[in-house]
Amino acid sequence: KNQRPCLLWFTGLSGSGKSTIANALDVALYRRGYHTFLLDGDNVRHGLNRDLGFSDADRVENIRRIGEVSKLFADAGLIVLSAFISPFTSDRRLVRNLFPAGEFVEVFMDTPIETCEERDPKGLYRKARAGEIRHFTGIDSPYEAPQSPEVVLDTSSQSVDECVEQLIQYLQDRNLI
Ligand code: GGZ
Repeated sequence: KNQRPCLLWFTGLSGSGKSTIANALDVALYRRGYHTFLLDGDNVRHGLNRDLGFSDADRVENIRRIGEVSKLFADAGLIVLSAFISPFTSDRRLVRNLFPAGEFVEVFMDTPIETCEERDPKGLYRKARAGEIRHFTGIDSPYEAPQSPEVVLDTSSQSVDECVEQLIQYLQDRNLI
């Protein structure tokens, strides 16, 4: 199957649906015969970046390394899906600038924080509200929303299938798949 290497960069709050949608898109692309690679907290923060925490400086370094690794996989010809909060505009811009125009696709998970906090799958928002976790994004650490993302999704109003369909359509329209 013809594909153009690119990076789909999912950014958004904890619980906004980044990993869920990236995983569902990964499966959908695989079923259509495309070669992909998925990077998320589960395979990066426990390995390559296990020396990093959640201070601003560590988040900057986290995203820098993930950007470079994403670039390596794209150079190998893959469609890369990376799902990280990536709260700072400047770090996302650095990753964008590693890629030729059109090959970096910023996907903003614009799910309201109220929904993310209600979901609270790992109980982290509750702990952050209770002061048991410090520097939690959206509570006492900033999230800078993208100003001109290529794709905007909101999992409080869109189903997983709708989000995947929107992303597939985007990739087809840009001749990436
Ligand atoms: C934000 C935190 C924190 C703090 C632990 N702030 O919902 P999750 O649990 O599974 O995903 C979150 C993940 C965020 O890691 P990232 O590498 O995506 O963050 S960043 O891009 O900002 O570097 C959350 C968990 O780690 N987690 N402590 N203080 N999220």
